[in-house]
Amino acid sequence: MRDAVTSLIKNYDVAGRYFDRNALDSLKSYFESGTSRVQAAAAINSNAAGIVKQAGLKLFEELPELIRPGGNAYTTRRYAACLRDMDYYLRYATYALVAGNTNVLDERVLQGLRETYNSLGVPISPTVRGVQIMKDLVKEQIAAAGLVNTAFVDEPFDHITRELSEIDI
Ligand SMILES: CCC1=C(C)/C(=C/C2=NC(=C\c3[nH]c(/C=C4\NC(=O)[C@H](C)[C@H]4CC)c(C)c3CCC(=O)O)/C(CCC(=O)O)=C2C)NC1=O
Repeated sequence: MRDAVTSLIKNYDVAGRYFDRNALDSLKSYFESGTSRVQAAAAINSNAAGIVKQAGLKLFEELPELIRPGGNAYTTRRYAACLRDMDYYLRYATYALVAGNTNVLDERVLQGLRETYNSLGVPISPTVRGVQIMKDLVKEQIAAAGLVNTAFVDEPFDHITRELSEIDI
């Protein structure tokens, strides 16, 4: 599992090089955004269950067929599994947000996930929609907590979206 700093060190160590201007700029930007990242994590932590619940309601309102007979989130067990997955995405996105790196998502969440989803018939594009709804809710929450620049919040959620949507050839 890597963060912004260890990942940079790894890349420069492989090449046997000292940090150059690019590396220093990226370190600077990581440390400068550090407090905002921690504040964002705090805002998410204070209402994680609420964010997941609200995102679920919004998703099922947009795509009601998911919770109708024949839908993948139909039955209490599968409904709960769906919200649990959303909670995984939110929690790991928060880790990635603090780390300034998406490696934790690749290693702990995304590896093999599409195959699992495909074998269980869990539909990818509604899942991706759920992740995007959570991103928007998180950004609202963080803006309400007083953070002005919330753009960095997109990265982990968009990473999950990109990786899940990628077509297997
Ligand atoms: C921490 C990393 C991690 C992830 C990400 C994870 C996902 C994950 N989701 C699963 C199931 C599932 N995932 C969903 C999710 C959904 N169905 C829908 O229609 C919606 C679109 C969507 C919610 C947004 C559902 C319904 C199941 C149960 C499917 C079944 O058993 O038939 C399963 C199969 C085993 C199980 O049911 O627990 C895994 C492994 N597990 C992990 O350990």
